[in-house]
Amino acid sequence: MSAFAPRVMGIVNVTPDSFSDGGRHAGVEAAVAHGLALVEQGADILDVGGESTRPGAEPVDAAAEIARVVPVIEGLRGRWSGSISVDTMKPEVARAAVAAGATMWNDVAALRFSSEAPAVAAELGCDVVLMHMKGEPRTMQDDPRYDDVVAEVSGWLAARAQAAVAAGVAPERIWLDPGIGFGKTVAHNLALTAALGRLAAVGFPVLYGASRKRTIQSLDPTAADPLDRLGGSLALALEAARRGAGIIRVHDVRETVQALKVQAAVTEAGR
Ligand code: 9MG
Repeated sequence: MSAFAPRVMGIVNVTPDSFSDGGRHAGVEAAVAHGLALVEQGADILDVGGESTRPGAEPVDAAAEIARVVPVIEGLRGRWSGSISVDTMKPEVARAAVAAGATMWNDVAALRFSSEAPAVAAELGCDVVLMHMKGEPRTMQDDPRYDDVVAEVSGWLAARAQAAVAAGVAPERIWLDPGIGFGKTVAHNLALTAALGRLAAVGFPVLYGASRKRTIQSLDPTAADPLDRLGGSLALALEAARRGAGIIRVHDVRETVQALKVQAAVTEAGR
C-alpha cells in the first residue's frame, strides 16, 4: 500500500435528523442498503451512528440509540464481512453494537461519557477512535478558544490514549482524531488539518473527518447546503491523506476513493 492510501470510512447515519441526508436512511432496510452501496463504491469501513453530533443536537437515550443502530449493524453483518464501526459516546450502546457485529467504537467523547467507558473499551477488545471535542455537542461552537490549537489537541489526545491504555485498551487498537468542527473555529480546523503530521507523531494512527462540514461553507459561502460541499470535502480528504491520515470518514465514498486513487497515481509517477 502506498503512503497515500488511507482507508475510507463510509457514513451510515440512522438518526431521524441527520444533518447531511435529512433522515432518508432512517429505515433499517434503507440504512443497510445504503451501507452496502457504500461498500460497492469502495468503502473499507462503515460507521453506523444513531445520535446526531452536529452542533446544537439534543442527546438521545441509550435505549433509543441501541434500537436505531443494532438492527442496522446486524443487517450489515449478515451481508458483509468488513469492518463496521459504531459511532456512539455510550458504553452500553458500544457493547450492544459489538455483540451485533461491530468491530470498532468511534467515540467522539474519547471515553469520557461515563466513568465505565475506558474499562468497557478494554473489555470489548475492539478498535477505538478517540476524538477531540471541546465542550459538548449542544454548546461546543459557542466561541471556542485555544492558545495553540495543535499543541492542545495533540496533548489532550495523547492523555486520552494514555488513560485508555491504563484501563487496559491495547495500544494497537487506538486511533486518534482531531475532531474537525467539534468546538473549533474555521481557523482551528484548518490549522489542525495542516498539522495532521504532528498529531500522527503522537504515536497512534489518525482518523480524519471533515466531510460536508460547515468549515467548507465558511470558505465557500455559496455552499449552505451540505450536499453542495463535495469539492471542499474532497480537497480536505486529499490534504489529510497527504499528511498521513490512516482513515478518512466521508459521505461521498465513490468520489473520495477516486480522488485518492488519482492522488496516489500522481505520487507514484513522481517517485
Ligand atoms: C460522528 N462524527 C462526526 N464527525 C466526526 C469526525 O470528524 N470524526 C469522528 N471520529 N466521528 C465523527
